Amino acid sequence: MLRALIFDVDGTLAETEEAHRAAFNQAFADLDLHWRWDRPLYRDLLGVAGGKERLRAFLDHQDPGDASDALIADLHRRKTAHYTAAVARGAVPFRPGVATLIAQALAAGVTLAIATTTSRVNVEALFAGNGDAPPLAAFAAVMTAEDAPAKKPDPQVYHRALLALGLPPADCLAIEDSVNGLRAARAAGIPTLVTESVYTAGDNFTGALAVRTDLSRIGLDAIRCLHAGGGA
Ligand code: XBP
Ligand code: MG
Repeated sequence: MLRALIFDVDGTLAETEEAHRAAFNQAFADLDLHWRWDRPLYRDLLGVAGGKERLRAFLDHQDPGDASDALIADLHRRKTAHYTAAVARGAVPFRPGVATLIAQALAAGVTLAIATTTSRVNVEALFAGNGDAPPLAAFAAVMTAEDAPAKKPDPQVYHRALLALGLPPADCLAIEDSVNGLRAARAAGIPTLVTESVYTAGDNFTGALAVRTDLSRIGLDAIRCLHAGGGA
């Protein structure tokens, strides 16, 4: 029986990665660094979950051995400041169907949780910028990069969410947008619905219960049916 929905954040609750990409580029400009992440490069870099890990992967490729932890920490701090300022102003709306599904789950007594590799302040800013949607306080568990340092596809953040919920994976359903996220949720034993995002459309989502463009045409009843083994 479906007792909890566990949402990914970036690309799932909202199409945030363009705002992340812009914030990374603003951080590079802050330090007069010549780097600029365009969309094709960022799509490749998104194969690495976690902003700091993504910076490390990029810098190790650019200037092997030259990327200091201090530089990465400074860039990520600046990037997070740019990102939170943008999304807290409402720059990034929730994706179609997300607020409706959250409200349906709350009304039906289905527990809500978040399992993301992004930073907690980014989640708080996203909800602050979407004041017309149910609040972050409606989520029984919010697991972020600070709770789970091992980033997706490592299942750590989903294990932390299951522990916080006190539920077995089979009673939950994860909603993800990326292959890393799908792999993390499946490694934790959680049935997973994928809603493709702008940066993940067309990827190989083998192992997903179902793949949808977004949540606008799949409400809680259809998700319950999917979870129970029926189609939807
Ligand atoms: C997506 C990520 C995050 C963001 C950047 O997280 O991998 O790293 O791209 O945010 P998810 P940070 O899809 O699991 O929500 O810079 O805070 O990591
Ligand atoms: Mg995601």
